[in-house]
Amino acid sequence: MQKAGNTIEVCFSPALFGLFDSKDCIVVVADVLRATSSICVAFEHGAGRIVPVETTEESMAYRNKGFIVAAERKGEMVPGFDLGNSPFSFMSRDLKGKTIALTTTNGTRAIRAAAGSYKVAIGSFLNISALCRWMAGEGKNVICLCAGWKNKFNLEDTLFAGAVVSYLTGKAGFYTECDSALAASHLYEKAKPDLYNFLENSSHRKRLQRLHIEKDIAYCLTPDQTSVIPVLEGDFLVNLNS
Ligand code: 3SL
Repeated sequence: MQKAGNTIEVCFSPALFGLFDSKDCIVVVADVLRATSSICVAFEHGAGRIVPVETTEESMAYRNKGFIVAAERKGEMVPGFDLGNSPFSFMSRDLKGKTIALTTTNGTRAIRAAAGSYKVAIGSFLNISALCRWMAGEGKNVICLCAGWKNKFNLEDTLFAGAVVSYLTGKAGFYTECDSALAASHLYEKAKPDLYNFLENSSHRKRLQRLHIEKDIAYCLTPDQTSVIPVLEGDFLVNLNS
């Protein structure tokens, strides 16, 4: 007998995404450190549209069209661009109604990889409750796509995916028969009293620590700082809640 309710699955890496049938699903892309968090911050601060692109050349080409251009590589702003990928840099600039072209090592690639799904939404701890409430009302199956690091598993995106699984199966009548969703949810339940310390030995926390940007890490792990719901419309991310 088929179960009632929508399903939630978790994909641990963009390299595995082809194994999932996403045509009729909402795909939540998560790169919580830091691309999808920064995208949420940009919309919270009034950005009109964001075009996520794969390469620095593509991002720079948008400057001629009047876009703000943003690029991160190795955790740092690429020289010559207006912005990097720190959530705080998106707070410190007037973004009202502006259009931004953004490229990051993993996050913007994962967003592009998900295009072609029923809907692509941007997830982070910063917008997690608003996002989950919206998904709970959509009547669609959900796949969380973890951006990871260069196609490898990472802990922070998995914790976010686990938080979404816990929310949707706990409060919204979703169910899962996906082992990666169960694993993510177990990890999240163990980590949730102190996400920051749980990530102490994780690879990306160490990478960002070397750049002395612990405050970015702490902020990106703080739930519910915004109710924006960025979704992909054609090539552009827009805020569904604007
Ligand atoms: O991988 C990405 O897309 C970035 O979010 C990495 S970083 O946090 O900017 O280093």
